Amino acid sequence: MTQRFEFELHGTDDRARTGTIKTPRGDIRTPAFMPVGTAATVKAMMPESVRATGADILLGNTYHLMLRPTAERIAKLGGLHKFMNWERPILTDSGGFQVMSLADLRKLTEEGVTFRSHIDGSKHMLSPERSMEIQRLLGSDIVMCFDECPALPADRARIKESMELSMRWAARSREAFGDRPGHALFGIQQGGLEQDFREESAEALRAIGFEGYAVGGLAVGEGQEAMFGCLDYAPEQLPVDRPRYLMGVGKPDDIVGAVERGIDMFDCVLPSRSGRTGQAFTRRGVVNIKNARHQEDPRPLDEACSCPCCSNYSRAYLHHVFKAQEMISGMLLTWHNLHYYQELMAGLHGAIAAGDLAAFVRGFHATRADGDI
Ligand code: PRF
Ligand code: ZN
Repeated sequence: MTQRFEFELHGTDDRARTGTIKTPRGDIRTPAFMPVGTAATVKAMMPESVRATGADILLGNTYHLMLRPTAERIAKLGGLHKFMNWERPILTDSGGFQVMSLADLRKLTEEGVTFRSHIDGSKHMLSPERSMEIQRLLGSDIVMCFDECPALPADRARIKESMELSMRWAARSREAFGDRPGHALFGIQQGGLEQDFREESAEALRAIGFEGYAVGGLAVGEGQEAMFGCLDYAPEQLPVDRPRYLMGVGKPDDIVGAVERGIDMFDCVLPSRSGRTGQAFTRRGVVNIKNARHQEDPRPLDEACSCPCCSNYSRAYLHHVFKAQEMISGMLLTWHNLHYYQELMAGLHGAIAAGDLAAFVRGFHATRADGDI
């Protein structure tokens, strides 16, 4: 096993890519979907089950873990991998984005951000230096730069100011990260939907130099068409020989469109969160298991799915345990959803390798209904 962090590009089909990220904790096949394990758990799943769905890497959150149980406590107990019983790679987000959406009484300065915990109101500070320290204490394999992401729509002046601050923070993140063989630091491109700011941001990041590059600041209210418009140029502004990660995306059709446009990595709470609210993703579209028309349906969620949920349980059973608020409801639907997402990634991977992505994408759209099925 490699002791270094490397990205091997295996094949391309038009703008889409397939490859392998090599790390000392194992390989990550790309395009990759990272299940979200915010609080040192992928909710409702045992780590071995998450692996069984096909995941090569998980995402963890600086913001949540610094508040509870704290990064220092996790470090003392041997790091996040050991703490949560996941020995494969972990990518951690840097905290700024979660502060802006979850914390109270936020105050942003050149230095960083101060805020109050959404859990107990206690006061905290995050800066590029403190975020790098926390992600090191956690033992994260892929560390994200500390950045700031404005909600869209925002005016050009605000987007420019925020992007420039994020680029100064990217340089401070690189400096504070230091030299850590086997671990990677990813830069995060910002710039909203403004092509010239995206280019400036990409240029600033390329000048600093990172092991990988994220497209940040999308999926923040702009809609799929606008997001794809940005992805028609943003990935190509980033180095071709490094992984590209679209943060916080998305629905299955968002992922398919982003892979077509040259993105290699994704994370999203959607498959796990929807699993707990009774929504299942299938080849034919979204199934709302709480709907009364499932109450006597003996069929599985998806006949073509080989996951434990679809192999062993009927829609009628899933409807019943959801209505009865039984814990197995979230467990089965989360397992199915994560399995569905990983199968989608494997399908994309295979199609790109075979030079057949256009046909795969046509098939993906042809079998789907828009509303509930
Ligand atoms: N920056 C960081 N985390 C993020 C985002 C970002 O822009 C997004 C945007 N979709 C999700 N998560 N650091
Ligand atoms: Zn299934």
